[in-house]
Amino acid sequence: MSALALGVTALASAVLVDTAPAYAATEELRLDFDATPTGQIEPGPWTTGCFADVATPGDSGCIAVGAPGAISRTTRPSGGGASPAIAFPASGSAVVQVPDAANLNPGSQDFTISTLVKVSAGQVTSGANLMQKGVFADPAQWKLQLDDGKPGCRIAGTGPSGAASLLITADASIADQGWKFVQCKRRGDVLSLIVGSETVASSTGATMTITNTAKVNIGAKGPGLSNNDQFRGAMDNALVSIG
Ligand SMILES: [Ca+2]
Repeated sequence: MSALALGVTALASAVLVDTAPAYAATEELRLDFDATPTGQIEPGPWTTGCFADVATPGDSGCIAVGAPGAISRTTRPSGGGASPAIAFPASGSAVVQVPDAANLNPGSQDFTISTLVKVSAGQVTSGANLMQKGVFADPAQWKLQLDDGKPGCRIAGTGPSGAASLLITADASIADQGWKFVQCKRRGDVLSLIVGSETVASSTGATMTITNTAKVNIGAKGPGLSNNDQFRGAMDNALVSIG
């Protein structure tokens, strides 16, 4: 294919992404954090209990902590009212874990990860993981992070030429800006990062198969207390869709 034809193809793909409802995505995970974790009472803080997965009935995201970590109740403005949300701890560790399942592995398909977060400057850390399946060292991973308050998206897997990975990061921190929508999406060979309503970073090279046996960890790498990349802000609506 000529460079010109390649350019036209890329342009056509870009237009398709922006304008056409061409992607019939299936929501595989939606934690809205509205209900009280199983076996717990409001308003917490909680060190155990599970949030129902609204998208896949029967699945759930369960709290796991390292003392003195806990998940606390907070709220987020929503329409004229408020939606229940969760806050991660100022010290110790806390995550919400969803067991490994085939429908949470995109494989070679398009996929989208998103959540709503609020972080203050005082809560910003150099490593803060929002949602991930797999860790950096694993052969396959998807991850939405907030290192230094800057949204970022990393994928790793098996590409056309073997092991492949891609990291895209926003230039600006979202600290002290209230609730922000952050989204990572793969459409064909393009990985994009959306903050609010704007695409703040994108890259080609996203063609790879992403499949692993890890749990989905929300809010940190896991419940461990060291090198945990603990997010210390507030969160609502953790979503994964595929297709
Ligand atoms: Ca909610």
